[in-house]
Amino acid sequence: MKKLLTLVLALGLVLSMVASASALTIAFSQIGQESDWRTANTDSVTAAIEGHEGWEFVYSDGQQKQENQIQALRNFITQGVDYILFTGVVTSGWDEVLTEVNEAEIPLILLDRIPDCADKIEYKAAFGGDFPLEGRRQIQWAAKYLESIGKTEDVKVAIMEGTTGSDAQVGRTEGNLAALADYPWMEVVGQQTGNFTRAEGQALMESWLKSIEKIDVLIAQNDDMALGAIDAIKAAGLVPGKDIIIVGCDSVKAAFEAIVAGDMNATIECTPLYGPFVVKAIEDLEAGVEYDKTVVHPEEGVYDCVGGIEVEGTTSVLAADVIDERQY
Ligand code: GYE
Repeated sequence: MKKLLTLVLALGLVLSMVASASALTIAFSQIGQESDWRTANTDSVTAAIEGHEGWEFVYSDGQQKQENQIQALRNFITQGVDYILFTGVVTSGWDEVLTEVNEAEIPLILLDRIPDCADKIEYKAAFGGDFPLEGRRQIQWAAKYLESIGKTEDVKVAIMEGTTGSDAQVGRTEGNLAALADYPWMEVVGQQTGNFTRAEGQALMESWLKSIEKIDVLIAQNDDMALGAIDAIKAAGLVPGKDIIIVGCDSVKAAFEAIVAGDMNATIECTPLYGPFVVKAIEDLEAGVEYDKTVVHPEEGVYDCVGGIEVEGTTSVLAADVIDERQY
């Protein structure tokens, strides 16, 4: 009897050690909920962490304000969380607070938008899109598509940018402008922010249609703005996808639907599904596997109304063929 009791007690001790070894509190400072991409991103990370045994998830929505995010990070430090996941609304101004995170020795994982102080701070892993590549692909797709329909003269392009100063806006704009240098027959006639939201995309397109004489191509740095712009184009009596060629970015399901409906022409993929990446990284880090500071870019495609268009590193896929498999 005594032996059995000792055994039961020992087993209980082992079990509680295992449980405490894997019990982690993982906090996420997210930027807000401006787009379908962002919703899918929050859902992916939340489901992955909450679905993991023994892990507790602490979430903070920054509502697009840097000061809210700084406050959230300081709260995470005070709470003594075990990991911090961080996406910064803009690229600059994080040096101080991220140094505080480092000083508190809380492992930091950078997601999606990488801060410009990344080379000066410590972080354990980083996952994000290749924004300059996405920007180049947007222009390359538009140029190749126009070439395929024989429209290579005097093409006017409007670039609807994302949230000013965000990594995605900075990188995609850099990519858009770099690729445009290869197509001198494309001229930029509008370049302004639509803040990555449907409402601002619609409002900006309305104002452009009143103030700019001719727009042949809309490059929208995310699909939500493209979808807002489509409403404005229809309201102005024009035909989106024909009178104005529309190239978005993200590849959200609503963009696939717009492409299949003929309202939109292409979307460059940028995956928000970082949940599994984060879980793997934390499990690895817990097991002593280290990552280097390279930002891991998931592999991404291009989806469109025709299929078979060659852009840098990939060939477009007909959206209608894969719409049913879309996860976000
Ligand atoms: O493209 C946009 C979202 O940072 C990659 O943010 C992300 C961007 C995405 O609002 O839809």
